[in-house]
Amino acid sequence: RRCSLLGAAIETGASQRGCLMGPASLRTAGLAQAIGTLDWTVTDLGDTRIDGQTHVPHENGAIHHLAETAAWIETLVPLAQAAAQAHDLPIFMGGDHSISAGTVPGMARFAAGQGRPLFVLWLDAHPDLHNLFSTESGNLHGTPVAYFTGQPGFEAYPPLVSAVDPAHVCMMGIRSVDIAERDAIARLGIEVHDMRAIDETGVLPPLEAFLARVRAADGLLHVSFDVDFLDPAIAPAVGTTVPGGATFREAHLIMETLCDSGLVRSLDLVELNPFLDERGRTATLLCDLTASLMGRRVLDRPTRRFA
Ligand code: DIR
Ligand code: MN
Ligand code: MN
Ligand code: MN
Repeated sequence: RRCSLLGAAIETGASQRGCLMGPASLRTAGLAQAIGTLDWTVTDLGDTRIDGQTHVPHENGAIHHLAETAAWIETLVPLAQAAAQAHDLPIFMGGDHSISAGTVPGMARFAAGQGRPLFVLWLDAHPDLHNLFSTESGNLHGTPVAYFTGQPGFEAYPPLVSAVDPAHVCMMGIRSVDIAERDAIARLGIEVHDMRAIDETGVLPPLEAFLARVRAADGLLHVSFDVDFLDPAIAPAVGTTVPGGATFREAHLIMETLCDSGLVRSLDLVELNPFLDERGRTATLLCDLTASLMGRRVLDRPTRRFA
């Protein structure tokens, strides 16, 4: 099968600089090589870029880099859609999480073209459910989920090409939620498994229930992986660390189970800030987790059966 890598070196959605180097760090850690040893042909599409932008003000004075974010969305939507057309599993290398305001609508449009719904598995410490009026930090990486589910308050972003039904979003790892985001979760009825829920049940029951829903709807699955989903003790290279994240084995088990499901159609790897890394260990971990998603196995074992 064919996989592609597309770099989106965005750091303007975050508060700290450094995500710009995310794609370079993933390449240096050997992402293409790790996937290439599995049953995949890998095409590296290089890094995309945007032109310099002039400042666009917003009523919410906290917001910064609005013009850049809008330009990235404009750029990434057609690229994501084209990557999905050309490859079985495009991997979008961020860049901060604002890339998902482009990659997810691009994938949703692709799915709509196939007459199928897009589902999104959001692995993150944060729900990223702010609109342009509710964000207090003004960091636009906190907005993609509200945007791609078609919420109001995004007049300053490009018109949404294709919305994801909030009922088709599943979040895991959540442990830092702002008040406006908590309201949005309740209002939209988004399925959220916070870290307490994962402590109580483990990762498999909620994941398998979600995968069963994707399969029943004949959906395509997009996985959006924010580095801060992981516990900072194993993944220090992210600007917004939150204690109490997913462990090494919880993360690998999710990726292995996603692989077994055969449902994953695209992947974001986001928020890696190599400037904060320790000798590349976070980048290496992301490569290993991606390899688990794409079929790396310790032992041969029968493929898990799904109901
Ligand atoms: C926070 C942090 N909710 C904000 N969000 C982050 O700035 O809106 N998302 N870090 O990944
Ligand atoms: Mn995020
Ligand atoms: Mn996060
Ligand atoms: Mn916030």
